[in-house]
Amino acid sequence: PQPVRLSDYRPPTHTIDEVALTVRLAPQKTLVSARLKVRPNPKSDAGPDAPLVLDGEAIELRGIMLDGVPLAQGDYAVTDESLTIARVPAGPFELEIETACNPEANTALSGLYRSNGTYCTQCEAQGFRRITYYPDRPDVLARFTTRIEARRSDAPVLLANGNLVDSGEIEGTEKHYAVWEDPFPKPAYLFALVAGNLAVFEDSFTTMSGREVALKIYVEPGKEDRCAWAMASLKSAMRWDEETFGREYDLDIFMIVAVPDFNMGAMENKGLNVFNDKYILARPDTATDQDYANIERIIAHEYFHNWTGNRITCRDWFQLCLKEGLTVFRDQEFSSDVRSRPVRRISDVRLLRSQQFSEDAGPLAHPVRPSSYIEINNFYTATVYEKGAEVVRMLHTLIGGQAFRAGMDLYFARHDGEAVTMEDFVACMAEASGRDLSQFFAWYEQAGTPRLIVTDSYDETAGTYSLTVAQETPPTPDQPDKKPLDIPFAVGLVGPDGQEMPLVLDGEGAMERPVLELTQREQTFRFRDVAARPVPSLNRGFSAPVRLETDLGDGDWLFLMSHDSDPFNRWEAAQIYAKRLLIRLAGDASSGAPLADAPDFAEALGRSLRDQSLEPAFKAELLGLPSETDLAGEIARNVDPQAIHDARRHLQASLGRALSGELQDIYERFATSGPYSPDADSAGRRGLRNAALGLIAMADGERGAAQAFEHFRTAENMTDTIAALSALTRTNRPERDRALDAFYAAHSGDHLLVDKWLMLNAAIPFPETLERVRTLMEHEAFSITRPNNVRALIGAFAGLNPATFNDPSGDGYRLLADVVLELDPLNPQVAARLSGSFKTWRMLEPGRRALAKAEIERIRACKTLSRDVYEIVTRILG
Ligand code: HT7
Ligand code: ZN
Repeated sequence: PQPVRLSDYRPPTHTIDEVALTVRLAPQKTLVSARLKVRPNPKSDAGPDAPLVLDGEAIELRGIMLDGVPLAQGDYAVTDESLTIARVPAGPFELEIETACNPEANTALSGLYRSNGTYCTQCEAQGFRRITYYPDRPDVLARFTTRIEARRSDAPVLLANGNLVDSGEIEGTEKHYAVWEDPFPKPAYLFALVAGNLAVFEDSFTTMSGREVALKIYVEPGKEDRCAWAMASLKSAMRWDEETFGREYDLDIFMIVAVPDFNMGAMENKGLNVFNDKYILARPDTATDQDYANIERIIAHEYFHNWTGNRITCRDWFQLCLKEGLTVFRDQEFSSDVRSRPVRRISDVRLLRSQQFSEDAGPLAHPVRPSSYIEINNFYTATVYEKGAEVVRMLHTLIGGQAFRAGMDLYFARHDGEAVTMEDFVACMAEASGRDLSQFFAWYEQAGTPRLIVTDSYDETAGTYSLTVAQETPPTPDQPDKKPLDIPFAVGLVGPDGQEMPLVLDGEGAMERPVLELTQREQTFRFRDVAARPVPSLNRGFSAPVRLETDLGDGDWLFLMSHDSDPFNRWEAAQIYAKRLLIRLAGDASSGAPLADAPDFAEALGRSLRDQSLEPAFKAELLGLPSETDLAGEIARNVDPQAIHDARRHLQASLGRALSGELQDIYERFATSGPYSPDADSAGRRGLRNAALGLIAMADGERGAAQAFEHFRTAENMTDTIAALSALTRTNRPERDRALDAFYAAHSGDHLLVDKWLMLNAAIPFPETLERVRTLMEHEAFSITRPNNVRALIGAFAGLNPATFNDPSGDGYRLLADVVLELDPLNPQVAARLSGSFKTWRMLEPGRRALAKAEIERIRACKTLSRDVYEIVTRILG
């Protein structure tokens, strides 16, 4: 397959003003008639005589008419991927295309498919071409009218984008119809249609200008009592976007549909969001606090796309971060406002470190705005989403909140209804702030995680303190040389008494905002009036997505952990301390040396646990050690995943013992009574209690497992049940399987809970899990065509269980390769994502490295690989 390149972008030869679709639904043969109002694009460089080339895939062409005249076979050419009409009028014309597709056979879940009997579409990025022939690219914006016909018994509910303008029976048949009209021009990737037997949960919202919007959440019948949280989250997101960005909803109705089979989390189709039902359905006895938080976040994310993505969309798929990075930033800000800002920041940075830093350090590294791709679905990555959001956050930090809001206002005013580029977005920010952002733009074009090397010096007699910061970005595939970036670097100086010191830059006076701007390969900043040697607090709030190298010692990190006024950096100090300790312990584990305890760290943690000024959710984060994946990324060479796992277990057990008094005290004091509430404070209290239980269970095999089992037995909500189970899965005691069996027996009828059970099984960090996973693949609860099952069992095995996935026998790699090869012909998108789990193979020690490489090569050797998997494995092998 040939790569598509950003530099080859050309405006479309034709634009489409209106699309009238008629979709006659039937499980195996759905007929689609598309009437398109087409005209040559004056902005095209191909001229008005250019042929019309439409995209199409996995559909059967049944007829074409141009201005009412049927085309003969010689007038057009059809391939597996396109329909070309060589001669079309030089002015506007109407094209009518009849096609057929088979929703039931569509296991790729792109285009029109059936999920548990419900007809459903997924068109981003290139699924619309699997419904009809069309210029399936985001810079062709058209107004859509959709007529759906189906047997009433098969699909009593018929939904599409926009407002319902007509509906009724089709006389003489058992069928009915509905007509939906979307007044806003949109690219085809935002088209959606849903039809089936669905129940609805309803509410309404009055917008800031006083318009009434009907809100409807459609779910499988019987699940209506699990929609209240999703609805509350939607209303809270709608209000927040009005208050924070002045953005009002624009249609009379906003619908969400929850389906069980979905390739990703959710999709922002105009007025008709479609969700993976795990991000909608919640009741205290079926969903955890984490589920509740995810639902709130993802509902908000998709809703926010209405302005950042739908009203203003991407010119081409290279600009994906235009909508995704910006919308992730918006959803981060939303949760920070409605929950706890430091806790959301910590969880975002954890995600960035574990997913994006590892991507940026390996063969799949790419810029936030990639410059070429083979399969665009492979670029819905942590780099585009999470690093993309960090880049927007840096802009916000550099130009300040007021200028950022002015830049957003300008962006909405200038580009509403358009398909634009990153340059257009950054130009608005530059104009609103009066700043030159040309150097900053490199963040979009340059891959790799920059390293900041910080050294300091203190001159006691002059009372000055200097920080020297060097920046370098390591080479990444296709980008050997890197330019210096424009980096906002938030800092503070903490005095020996633990108090914040004033920041007075030599030659400039007191700093208005404590943010240094790094623009050169090396820069020195000198502060004056510094009465005593401070400990620097660097990159506060994680103001830039970088790796820091400093010569601070263990004592400095312990000091910051107790005294830093920046809550994020207090957590960060604990992480860095733990990371250094764990890397030493992993070295000892590897060489068979005895593993030491960490009394100083335990003491500092104990102090924080007793600190009344810290919120429980923050304390729970303090107890969470860096992940095994993060540690592997830090070690980076000759990684022994088992040694990392052993080191981490050892430290958890050691902390559990050293802090047993505090942990038991928390466990007892934070026991809840009364009805469950999903609010952030209650969730934080449960989170801290469950984090304490996790360490208790690690500290003492027998008693810990007994306490975790009792926690499981007496749990009154799913949060506590899952916390008990995950504590038990880390033990190798009989209580673990007793609890897992009881859980499955109680919840085998609920697919979302079965997925949790699969995931817990897959995460058991012992070698017998290999066999367990193979056995579960044959279990009645598992189907390889259900993405949630695959992610829960295989994704969790490869992603959350590094010690077992990287078993020295190579069986874990073999298992993953077997699944990728089996899944690829059925669902290439999900297969490609799974194959990405091999991305860190080069970091492994030589034995595992060779075994992993052999399995990746086995995948690549398959002659019938999809474009999706082919691209990932060839890039991974390099
Ligand atoms: N914009 C969406 C991304 C997406 C997607 C969603 C479901 C299935 C396939 C998909 N391909 C791309 C979701 C979002 O980021 O908001
Ligand atoms: Zn998104």
